[in-house]
Amino acid sequence: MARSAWAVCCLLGHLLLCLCRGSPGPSVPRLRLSYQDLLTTNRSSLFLGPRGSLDLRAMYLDEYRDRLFLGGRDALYSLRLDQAWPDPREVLWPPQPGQREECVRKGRDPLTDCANFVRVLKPHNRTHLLACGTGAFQPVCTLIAVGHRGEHILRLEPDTVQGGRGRCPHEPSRAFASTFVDGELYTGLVADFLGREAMIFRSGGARPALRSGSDLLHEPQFVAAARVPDGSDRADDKVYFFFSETEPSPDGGLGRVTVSRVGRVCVNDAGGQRVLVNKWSTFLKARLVCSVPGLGGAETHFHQLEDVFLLWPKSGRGPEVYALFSTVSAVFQGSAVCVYRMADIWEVFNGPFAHRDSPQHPWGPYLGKVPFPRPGVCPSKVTAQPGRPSGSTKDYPDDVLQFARAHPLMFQPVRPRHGRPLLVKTHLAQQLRQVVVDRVDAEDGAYDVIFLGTDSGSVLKVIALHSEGVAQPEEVVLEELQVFKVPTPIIEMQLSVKRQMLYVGSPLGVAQLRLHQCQTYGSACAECCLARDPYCAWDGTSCTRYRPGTSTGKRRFRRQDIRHGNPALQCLGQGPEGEAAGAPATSKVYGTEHNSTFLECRPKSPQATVRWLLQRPGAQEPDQVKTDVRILQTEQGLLFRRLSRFDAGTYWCTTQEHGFTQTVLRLALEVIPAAALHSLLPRESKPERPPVWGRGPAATPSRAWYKDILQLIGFANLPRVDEYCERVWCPGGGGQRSGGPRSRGKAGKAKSWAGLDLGKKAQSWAQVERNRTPREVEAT
Ligand SMILES: *[C@@H]1O[C@H](CO)[C@@H](O)[C@H](O)[C@H]1NC(C)=O
Ligand SMILES: *[C@@H]1O[C@H](CO)[C@@H](O)[C@H](O)[C@H]1NC(C)=O
Ligand SMILES: CC(=O)N[C@H]1CO[C@H](CO)[C@@H](O)[C@@H]1O
Repeated sequence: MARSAWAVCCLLGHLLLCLCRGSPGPSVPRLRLSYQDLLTTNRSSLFLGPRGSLDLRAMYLDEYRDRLFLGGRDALYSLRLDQAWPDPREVLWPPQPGQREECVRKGRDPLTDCANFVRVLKPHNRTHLLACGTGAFQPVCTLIAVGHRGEHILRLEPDTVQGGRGRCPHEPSRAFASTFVDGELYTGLVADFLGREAMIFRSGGARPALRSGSDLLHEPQFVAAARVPDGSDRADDKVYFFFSETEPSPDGGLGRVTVSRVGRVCVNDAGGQRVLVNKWSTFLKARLVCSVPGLGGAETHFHQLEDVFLLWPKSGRGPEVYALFSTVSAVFQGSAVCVYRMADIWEVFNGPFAHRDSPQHPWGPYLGKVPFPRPGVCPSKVTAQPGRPSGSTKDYPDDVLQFARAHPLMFQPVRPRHGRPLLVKTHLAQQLRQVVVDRVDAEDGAYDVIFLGTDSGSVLKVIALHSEGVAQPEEVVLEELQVFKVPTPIIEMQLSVKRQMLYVGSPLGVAQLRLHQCQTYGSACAECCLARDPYCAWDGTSCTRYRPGTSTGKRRFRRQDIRHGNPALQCLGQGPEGEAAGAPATSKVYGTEHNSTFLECRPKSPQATVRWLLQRPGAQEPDQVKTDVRILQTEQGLLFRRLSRFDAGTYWCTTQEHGFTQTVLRLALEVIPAAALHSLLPRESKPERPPVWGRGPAATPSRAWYKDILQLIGFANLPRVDEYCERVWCPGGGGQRSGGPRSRGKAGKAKSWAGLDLGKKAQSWAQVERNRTPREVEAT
């Protein structure tokens, strides 16, 4: 659709618009795969449930059991991952009797609110999961029997149903985060019916539940929670929360601004004895900054945290924190990914506390004496009172707890690695919602492949390359994958390195998506190399999954160049190269003199630059096509607004990418002279309406007539003519020339050629020349 609309815009003469869409920027994906492409190549498979939509809210990838658990509206699902067929199991879990009605009575929407949306799915023990749902605005939890490894059971345990307040939000869509640690659930959420009581809550274990005081969090939106050990001493383990909250506008105005935070509590926090009873005594938070440095110290900030992914290294301490941000500013829309090192986060929590004498004063570092044990430090042997070897926060002196309550915020913000975002995306049609990162070993080291889920049902696969002396890394969008057929926000993404799969959840359902499919890039070394995909390498015969340290025989031929994507260097002598082998056969196309004609050529990679060459009859070498107002080079191909007989010749559509040139298409254009055609037109038998070749009752001026003309003017090659007729004129059907005023008049038949709308014509050409990309299925 877009294609024809665009072509028409050219015809209408909106030259500026057409010409402005010049060479694509770096953030244009190298490869775009449609929903249909992904399905037909088995790159993805979908589960939408028995009713066509799950209303999915929760997803738990269980690598130990090889299962994927899903929480939807009034239902739970289990899919097997170890077999080709997922063999889905469903358990219905509607709200308790009467609760739906009560929810409606309290003024909530019966359709969007008053159901049991399952939002928590966590492991409980070796045979059971914990599931919690909104329960029509009365959160509820239960255990689900899922069986041992190898079994495929899914059964609700009705005896275990209990209230879910503090573990699951009331609302189906409000942001919250939870993590399961040593039999207890840590949840950051807004825990009441009216959506005002924000807290971090721990429950489910033998210890009394613990929560945060009411003044620690301000309209928080939690996006992630995870246990991170702070060293080898288990007593130091902490649960980190990532969230956005609001604070009073720094310019002293009445408004509030959004800031992003990392907060943490000790796993062994037990609350205070006299102060902070059953409340966190170790909670601290710090600001997460993600900003682009500008001129003169001005910074563009991304305030709103959207998602966080912890990338755990194979060795070493602490994960790397990949955080996806968006802006909330009205003037500037965009997303950014910033990466934080755990060491930098620790340093901020070990630094000065933020302090101000009153809410009217500005924040400064706390310069007085900090009590011992330092607030925020977990109880351990080091902090223990004499005679009490293990230590507990209940033994902390009151002044420590009072200080902790008054100083939950650190003075220094956490800055990202390299002091700036790894990726910045502005002017993007979609908003980014989810981030997942896979560290991939390639020939020249490890690369972090970033998967970004958008709000329109697609996933971007991106790498960011740092080069010496350049502050902003180079961004390479390897693929754009339209996972869901219709626009729908991606709300969950989970990575299975073991299976090399990404599980992508949207309210509609879930997709299992292969991280890579190297043969999609093409069958030549150059194409594999240009792809710059760390998962893929040329192995001497095809583009395949790169595996470090595989059989030495193949390794000799292995070619990969992620940094530069330079096939000229990499693919020398690697079999088929450029012209020699890649050169496509020449197809014949026809145009009439003085009329418009369109030669379509769309390269597989939108990042490639297209150059058209023309080899005139008798010429040895092709020459660059000179474009002007008459001959336009568009994104879709070459448009002749008025064909001249001197335009005849063989047109080469060549693409250039990273200095590598390839001929993707060769079209021999024959120009039918206007005079020849005119003199042959049977003037008397002007049809009332333009002819519709080979279709229905209006098709009186037959194909035979048309063939006669072509033969008379010298195209004796009958089979080809037949083919041409079949493909170019006959398929479009009656609609294509429905007899507007333009197609009437003296030279009726000839006019109708010219009157053919360009969009249709472009499609016809697409049918003539089909040897290239898996084409996007277009809704026409
Ligand atoms: C996709 O998978 C199906 C079933 O597993 C198989 O029959 C089909 O050949 C596969 N298609 C491709 C293109 O690999
Ligand atoms: C898991 O917990 C449930 C409920 O407490 C219990 O019935 C079951 O026996 C437990 N399973 C194991 C393997 O401990
Ligand atoms: C040969 C032919 O069909 N020529 C026609 C092309 O279109 C122009 C106007 O668009 C006509 O004037 C020609 O007769």
